[in-house]
Amino acid sequence: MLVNGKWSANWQPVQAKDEKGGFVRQTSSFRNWVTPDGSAGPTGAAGFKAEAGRYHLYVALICPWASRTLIGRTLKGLEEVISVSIVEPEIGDQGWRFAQPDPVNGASFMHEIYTKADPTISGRATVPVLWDKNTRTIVNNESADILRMLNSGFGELASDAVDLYPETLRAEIDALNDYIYPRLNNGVYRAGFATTQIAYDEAFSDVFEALDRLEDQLAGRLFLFGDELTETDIRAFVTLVRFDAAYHGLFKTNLRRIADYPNLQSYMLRMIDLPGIRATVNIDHIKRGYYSIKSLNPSGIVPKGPYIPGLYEPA
Ligand SMILES: N[C@@H](CCC(=O)N[C@@H](CS)C(=O)NCC(=O)O)C(=O)O
Repeated sequence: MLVNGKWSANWQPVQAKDEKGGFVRQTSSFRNWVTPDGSAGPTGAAGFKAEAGRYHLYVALICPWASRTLIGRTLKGLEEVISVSIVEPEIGDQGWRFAQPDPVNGASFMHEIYTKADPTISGRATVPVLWDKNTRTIVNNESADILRMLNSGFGELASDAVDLYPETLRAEIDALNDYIYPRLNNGVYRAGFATTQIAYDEAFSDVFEALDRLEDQLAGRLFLFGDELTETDIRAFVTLVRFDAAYHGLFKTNLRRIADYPNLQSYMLRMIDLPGIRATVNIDHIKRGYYSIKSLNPSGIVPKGPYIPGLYEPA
């Protein structure tokens, strides 16, 4: 992580924990919003007007949070409006690394993007990051915000074929997001990074309680709220699609696989078949990335399986 703008190697041992040995995720530090006219959004400063070619997204294909934003960009038809850099899947001693210096900032590591935005910053250099090429700073590094601004912040530049946060469903969307984030999206990490049995046990039951609930909710439905795809579907999907390949083994969330849940499995495949979505899912990156987390897998050996029906066949 960064401490006063300097990289301090070996981020994994300093993973934050609570008093019960539970995993604690860092809160995001840049919370500005792109808006159609450049006015301030719900948080942060004004000055980030939607313009084609102005913004750049830094992502990792292993990362579920970053994948939310990549999927949002695709579904809103913003591929030509917002450029993207993808980091290498393995996290090393310097955090996320670019295979080639990134075309926008010439950076070799993700932490350089953070120190360009704030030379004295402290914290983890996480993805996703939405970067402003004009003011040369980070607009926002919280995927939930970025997904929302992709939906409505780019005005005419974005496709209106899908509304990921429709007025009529907002209360239900917020409620289900609040339910699945701690139990499922972050629940798998809480299980994986738990350092006590009790913290693991709690996370494990939360994960499967949430999966059971989603399985029930999807009965007879295309998407979580019916026929309309919303941001909650994206937020659920990014965890489901990583589950059997990474979380079930590495994070020990192994009561059931997604393949054992008929509704969740067919929903996951329905989502992946939406135009452009399969290209955002790279199971090899996902496996190599998660299994490179040294504190959980010191040997670095990446399992060959599993076979995931409709999604992944081992080479
Ligand atoms: N709250 C952030 C979390 C992002 C996050 O934790 N990303 C992980 C990858 S999945 C990361 O970059 N971790 C690097 C680190 O913690 O040093 C969001 O949702 O955007």
